[in-house]
Amino acid sequence: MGKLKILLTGFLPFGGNTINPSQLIVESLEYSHPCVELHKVILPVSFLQSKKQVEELMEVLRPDAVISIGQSGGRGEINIERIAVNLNDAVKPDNDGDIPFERKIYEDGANAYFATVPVKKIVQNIKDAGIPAALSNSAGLYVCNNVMYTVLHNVAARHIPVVAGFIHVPYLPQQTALMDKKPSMNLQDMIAAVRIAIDTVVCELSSLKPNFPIV
Ligand code: PCA
Repeated sequence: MGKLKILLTGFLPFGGNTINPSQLIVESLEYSHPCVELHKVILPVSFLQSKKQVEELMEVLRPDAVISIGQSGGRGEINIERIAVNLNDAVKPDNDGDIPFERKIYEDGANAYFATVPVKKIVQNIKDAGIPAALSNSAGLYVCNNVMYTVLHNVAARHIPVVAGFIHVPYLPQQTALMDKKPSMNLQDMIAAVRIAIDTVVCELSSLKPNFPIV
């Protein structure tokens, strides 16, 4: 049996930020497991380009699991997203200058999809490791929701058993140092949390695929 392909995505900086913690997490995280092949991609903060890139990745890479990460400045803990909705509606432009107004991501798509990763188990496992985490019921209506929805829509449309989910992370301390009372989290804790999410997904996949050896 071939290795499990896990796609891990982060984002480029946006909205006047010079860094995006999600990019640093994806670039820094080393994950070695004899049965797992980790593919890392940094996505543009663009509604249309990120959708196009995700569609291509789902078609060409055909991952068994997708874990996407994005920055959610102002949140104080790691947020595991439960729901993606079929709507792009922005108050700030994306990096291409696009400001969609109540635009559907897919005309024929369901109104919403639930993440197919075990969200509560991931939250619990991260908290058990001493890192603040919470379940979130809204990934917003910006590019992160756009990516989460696009992944889940492609999974649903192709009827493929892909385990997919989205993680929102707080600002890094170097981003909040000059802001007024904004929460932050250090990069090492964020990386540890994402590693726990991947471990939880690998465990889930191994129970779905009986031939998958856990080493
Ligand atoms: N966060 C944005 C888009 C890219 C990112 O890192 C969001 O929450 O939609």
